[in-house]
Amino acid sequence: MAKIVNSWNDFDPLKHVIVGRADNSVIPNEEPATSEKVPVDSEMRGMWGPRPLETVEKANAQLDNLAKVLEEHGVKVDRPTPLQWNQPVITPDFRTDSMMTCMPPRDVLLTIGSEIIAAPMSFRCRYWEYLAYWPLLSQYFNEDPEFLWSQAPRPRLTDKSYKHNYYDEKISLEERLERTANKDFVTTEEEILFDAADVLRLGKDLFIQHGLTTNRKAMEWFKRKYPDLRIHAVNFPGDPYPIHIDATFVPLRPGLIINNPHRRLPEEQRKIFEANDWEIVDAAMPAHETPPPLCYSSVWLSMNCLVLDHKNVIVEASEHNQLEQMDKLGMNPIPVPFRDAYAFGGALHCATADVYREGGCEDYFP
Ligand code: ABU
Repeated sequence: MAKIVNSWNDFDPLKHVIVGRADNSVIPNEEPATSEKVPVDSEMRGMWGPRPLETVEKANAQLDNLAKVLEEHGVKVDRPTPLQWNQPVITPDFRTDSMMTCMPPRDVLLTIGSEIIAAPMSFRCRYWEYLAYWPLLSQYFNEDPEFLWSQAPRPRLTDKSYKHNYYDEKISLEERLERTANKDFVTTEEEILFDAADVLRLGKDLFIQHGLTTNRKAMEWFKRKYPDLRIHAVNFPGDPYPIHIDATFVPLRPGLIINNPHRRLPEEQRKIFEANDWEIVDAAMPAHETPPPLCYSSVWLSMNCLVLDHKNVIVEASEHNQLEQMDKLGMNPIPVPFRDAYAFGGALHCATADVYREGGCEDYFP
């Protein structure tokens, strides 16, 4: 029996990864959490239903190509088993009329060492999304005696988990930014809620974004679950829709991290990096002024890259500024077209979940 699951960060040599699939993807109907995710001026407001087949096919072509490029670089690739997402989610506590997708896996699966945790996500439409990964995790469990297959406490997602009418009125960008600065988000502290993509893993340190998808109670859960790790709650003022840390603060190798220049790391945490000789570099400006149609994410998917090891990094092929910056930072950027997949949940980091990276639990901030 072999060791299959191991990953402590986003930059040690990647050997095994899960790449999502776009099949059967749905734009979910509004619910207390997702209405906050869709900007008021977005074309997606009020839209829901299965995504057009042509866009699914294009996204899948780029996801398949990403899998091929990874395999060419010696990385084993697994794929989830999509469900028919166009079905309601019904529990004793709520009903919502559709699910969403199994692209991106990064939101739901969090790998910490030999453990993979299914996240307690706040979107009702994502309640069953983990099921798409269960066949793979079951296989890892059968084959790796050290693999810890975990599920964070399942949230009930009753109405008590959300602040209602939080964005009902058309609020200005300034007001949104003020709410981010005041750490005033749509979820309450009723229960533990987080998306795995809000967690930045750096060995002994977890930097966890408190925002629209992760609450303070999650930080407390991480502290109790991992008493040997240091848990840092981070907020990035300047982000009107703070969802997921991986288009905001992205490590490239030990000692080097790129930071979204519109969402700067606060001074308190900056000191932790600087005291340990880490260089925090402003990420290059995105090449595009707008995200592609029907996309939830911001143009800063430009920096949502997939690091293969301390030298090689996969960057979206049209993001020429980011490609150039990687080169200047001493990385070897590998361009891979991926914009057709953005609308399904994000870019190259979002679309993947670590199974195995070499290396152990280093202390980068002693
Ligand atoms: N899932 C990452 C999206 C972050 C952003 O929209 O900037």
